Amino acid sequence: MTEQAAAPVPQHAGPEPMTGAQSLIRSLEAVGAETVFGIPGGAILPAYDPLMDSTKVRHILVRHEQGAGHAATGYAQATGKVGVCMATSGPGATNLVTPIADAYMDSVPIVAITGQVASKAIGTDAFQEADICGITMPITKHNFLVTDAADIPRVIAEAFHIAATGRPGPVLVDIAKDALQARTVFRWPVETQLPGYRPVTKPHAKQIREAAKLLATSKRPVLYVGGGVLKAQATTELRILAELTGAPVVTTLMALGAFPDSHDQHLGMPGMHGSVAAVTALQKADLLFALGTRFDDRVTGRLDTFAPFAKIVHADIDPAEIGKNRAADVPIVGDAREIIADLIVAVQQEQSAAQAAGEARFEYGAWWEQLNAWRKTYPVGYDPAPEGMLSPQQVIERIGQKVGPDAIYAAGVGQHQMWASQFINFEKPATWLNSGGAGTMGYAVPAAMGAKAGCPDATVWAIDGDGCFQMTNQELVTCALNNIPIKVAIINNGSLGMVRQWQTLFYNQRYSNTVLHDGPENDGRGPAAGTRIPDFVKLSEAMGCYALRCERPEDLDAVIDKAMALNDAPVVIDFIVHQDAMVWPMVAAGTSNDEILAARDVRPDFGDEND
Ligand SMILES: Cc1ncc(C[n+]2csc(CCOP(=O)(O)OP(=O)(O)O)c2C)c(N)n1
Repeated sequence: MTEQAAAPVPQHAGPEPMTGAQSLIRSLEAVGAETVFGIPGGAILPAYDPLMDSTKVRHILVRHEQGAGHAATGYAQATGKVGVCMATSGPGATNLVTPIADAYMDSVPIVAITGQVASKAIGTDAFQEADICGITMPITKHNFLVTDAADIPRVIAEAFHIAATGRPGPVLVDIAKDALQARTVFRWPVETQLPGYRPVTKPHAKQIREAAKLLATSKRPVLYVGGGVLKAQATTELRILAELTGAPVVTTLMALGAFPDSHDQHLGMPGMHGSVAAVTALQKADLLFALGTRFDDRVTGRLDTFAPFAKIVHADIDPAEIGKNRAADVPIVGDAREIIADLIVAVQQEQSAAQAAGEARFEYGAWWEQLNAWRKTYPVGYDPAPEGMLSPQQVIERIGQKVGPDAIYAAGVGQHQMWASQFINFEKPATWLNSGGAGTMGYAVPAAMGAKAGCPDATVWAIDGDGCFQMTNQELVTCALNNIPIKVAIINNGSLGMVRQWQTLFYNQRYSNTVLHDGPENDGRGPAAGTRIPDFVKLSEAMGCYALRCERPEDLDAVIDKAMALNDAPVVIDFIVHQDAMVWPMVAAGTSNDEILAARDVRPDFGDEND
């Protein structure tokens, strides 16, 4: 993650007398924060007054602080800059907890600024007091409680620096109301005081050489690429490394777009709903080259059976990740871009040395034969919906085809998220936003809003579930009022689909509390007219959006075209889809990746030549 360039501060600025609140806004301007998502309230109110006069910082008034937090995350993921959200003390601050946890799990750089009760009242159970620093301690990269106005510029500079550098993550700055109201002087630039914080970015040369050697002699390597490669903006280097070595690539849910889906060396996504080829490649590999990834349980399946034949090269900016879940044979700490750049040179040296010695190196021919056979036999696909019904996969696939790889796609959490990851082709970095680590329902609409606010020229689609949409759809009001024309595709199967899928597979089809419409069952058709509560078309229109509905396969293209043509307000499409569609392939939770099912009751036959 690169730190955003601080806006130039006029030389004559010098020390200027002002309030803490004014100093906060000046500090935000100085670090280059352009957009803040938030809601005012008593404790933060002093900051909102000078915010009104800022010509550099745009404040977007959201409808719920959770929306502000996810919007900051979407903004950060789409722009590569630090996202900013703001809330008042107590409930305002605690409403930020979910998006902060979400950003922490996915290593997204955001700064959350909260008002706190006056410093003398802290600890007295004052009105709207919550110990937000205590609450967010385990879910922030760092947090600050500011009680002295003089500290504000330094703390803001440090917060942005910490959020953006090393392994990115959320930082919370909690400022007592009296510190915002006090008189102070604003000085910039400030001296930061972070003696214990020096993330290592430059990898160790010996480890790089070791890694290149392993890659040279490996017979079955896989480049296992995670979100860290996107955060480090290392996708150009990744492609060079992949093409130089000819090794297969898998990109995790957080890394989609880091390597083009259309590239012949791409095996797809590993993990619980990954492609058979990607999952099995990891299982049968003799070398995993893990770049900016953390051996998440959704990728490894049952850990003690994961990639049993593989040596591990693990490169990550965060030393705490290395060896956390799987011991590394070659640990490399550093920035993914610097690591891959150094690896390219080391691989070239290995290749020249091998050529000079007449030795065969980087020979993966037999491996590719095997991989190609798996790819061909078990492509990711889906069964068409029964006659006359819309299949959710088809809707998502068609949106991807018509809208194309330049658009930004944000997903909610559930079946639609997995189908979006499988059936939209991601070709470019920063085009796929989702809640991977936390799996936060309600992420899509506000994240799409944040992405569109940060990239107004991009087309931004939220692919959402009918369950997720009901958690945060009110941010469409924010979009309508602030000229943020996102498009939202609700994949409306009338149920909490992913949970229903687990009930189908593991709970004898007992659908406890997963129906979202006003019943009865509709032959698998999704919710019937008259049972749709809420009616998403009416709801969206009430929120100032264009609203469309699509129920028949023959209308699909025309409805997407219509949505694409409407650009002066947000557009919501209610796609009524087949409710029994399931996400495949699947590795059931807690089982081994070796037990992957390509489809229901379809166990791939891998042979056992490598085992
Ligand atoms: C905040 C939150 N609550 C509960 C869950 C558990 N959960 C995971 S997926 C899911 C269902 C999502 O339903 P919907 O948005 O309709 O998407 P679908 O799976 O039908 O595509 C639920 C309840 C969650 N991930 N997040």
